[in-house]
Amino acid sequence: MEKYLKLLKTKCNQENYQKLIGLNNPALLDFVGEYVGLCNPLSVFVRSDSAEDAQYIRNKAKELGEEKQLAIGGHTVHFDGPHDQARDKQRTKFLLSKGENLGSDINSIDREKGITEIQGLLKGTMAGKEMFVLFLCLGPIDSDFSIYALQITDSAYVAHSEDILYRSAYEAFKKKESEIEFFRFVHSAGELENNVSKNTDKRRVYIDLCENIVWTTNSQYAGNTVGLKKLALRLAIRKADEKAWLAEHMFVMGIGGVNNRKTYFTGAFPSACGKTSTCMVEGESIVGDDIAYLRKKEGKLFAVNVERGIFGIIRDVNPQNDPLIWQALTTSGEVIFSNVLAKDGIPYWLDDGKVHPDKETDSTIFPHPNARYTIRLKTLKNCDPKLENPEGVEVKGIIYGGRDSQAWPSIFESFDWKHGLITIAASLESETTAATLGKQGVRKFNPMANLDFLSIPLERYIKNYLQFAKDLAHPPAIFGVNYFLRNENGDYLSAIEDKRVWLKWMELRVHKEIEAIESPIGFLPRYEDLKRLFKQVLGKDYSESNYQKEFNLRIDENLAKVERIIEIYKTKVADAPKILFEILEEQKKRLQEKN
Ligand code: SPV
Ligand code: MN
Repeated sequence: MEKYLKLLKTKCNQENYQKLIGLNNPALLDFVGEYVGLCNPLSVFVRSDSAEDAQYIRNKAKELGEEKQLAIGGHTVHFDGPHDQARDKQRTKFLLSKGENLGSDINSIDREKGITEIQGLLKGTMAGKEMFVLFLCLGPIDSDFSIYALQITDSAYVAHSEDILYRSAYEAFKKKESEIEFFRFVHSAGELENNVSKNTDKRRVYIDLCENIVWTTNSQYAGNTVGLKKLALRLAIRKADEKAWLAEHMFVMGIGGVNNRKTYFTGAFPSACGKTSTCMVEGESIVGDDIAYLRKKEGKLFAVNVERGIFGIIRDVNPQNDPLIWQALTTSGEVIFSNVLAKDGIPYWLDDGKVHPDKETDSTIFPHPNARYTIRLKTLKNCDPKLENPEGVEVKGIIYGGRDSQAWPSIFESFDWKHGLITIAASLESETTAATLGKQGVRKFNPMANLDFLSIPLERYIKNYLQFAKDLAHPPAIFGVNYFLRNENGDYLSAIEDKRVWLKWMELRVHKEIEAIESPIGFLPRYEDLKRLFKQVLGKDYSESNYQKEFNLRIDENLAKVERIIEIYKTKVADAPKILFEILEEQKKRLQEKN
């Protein structure tokens, strides 16, 4: 402790030193001191909750060249290196203690070996740079859902992103002193060349579940570096497993019904499959677009948004598809664009509906399909007033959706919780996208859209889910959606705005206000209800022939799917629960009988 205090005093100015000391938390000081010692930054900036400190970080991001000013006030652009623009699943690993087993799908490395490697990579990595120390909270502050977090980074862009995306919690740390439990994230962009991480071959994301620490090196892409995003999700899944709640890759939204009724839903979709555009549809309200914690209270289910901002995919955002996001991205306010094409202060991205300038020779990789924007939810006019509610919102329905060109209809509902959990959530498959490194368009099994982030064996995760609903008075309805169903010519069968109708149909189903048709995979909408809703919501005539194409169940494809899923659970998942096979076999039988 003494040696760190001396060290901290030499690296922090008086004000920053006082901010650290003021926390009255020796263990926290030790941790910061240890990484100051290891990474050897030139100076240390400690972020309190003040507006000046937020401004300091914004200014630094520009001074350091990590962000550049665009034409509109508050808008900046950040570039990651050409090989650093998506989550790196291969180099993201759990540190595994002796005797621990996470299952074959989860990437891991021996704990001691991993720590030695990552500490080696971090040694001296911040020489000449400033270290930023941030205190943040996952979920609303001072709620049963809150998890506190400390982030250390040498990137002002990462610090700035976290400021936009998470609640600042310096005062909460101060209030709780050494009582506070918190996740810890250490990031260094490593050696830079033209402002981007140079040694991406040495990119590492190592996760230690024993100590709740994650280290990232040699990357800038937010999905690898912003600790509170998917890195914290992995730690939270483990915590949720211990305490019987759920940490999910889900949006949270409110859907309007009759007499000003608002019904809250969560929705899990793999990355880049319409998750943000669903919870951002016109006419409804958004609580969050990416990560939710779910807890039970008095037999009811509640959810909070872990974040307070959006790190969203910008591709396809245009005035027709996403008018609300479009507005946020084209008017003054705090926005970080990343990996777009920027010319004369104007950002351009794929399918933005604008005429693009000729690309400059040094930016031929831009705009990237995984280019993003980072904004605060509060600046959106559709932001739900319960975003900061410490109780969360009561959830009545859960939606699962993937990129499935062949099998699932556009929308359907499970028979009950268990059926939905097994045949929709745990059977989710999706074609890969630009959100992760690697080939696109490959069909991948992705249960609950959360497989990339699981820190417990899949079978345990599913068992937890089965258990979870036992003391809920009314388990939420479970729906499957598929925005990517295609006809034999490869054309999509639904239009982008049709999801507004699906949402209204789900809201009515939750309240048992419309009937549905029983099919082998669950309940399907009736034509007359959709016809009415299309007219009401979109002013569109919905033809019976469209209905037939979308909802005449594709028996062969659904049969093939259920067989594929049974095979996966039989061969790749050790110890999958018996009930899972029973439910899948029943579904298979129902489909065979229709064949
Ligand atoms: C996703 O890829 O699912 C995202 C962005 O939401 S990130 O995980 O941060 O890369
Ligand atoms: Mn996501």
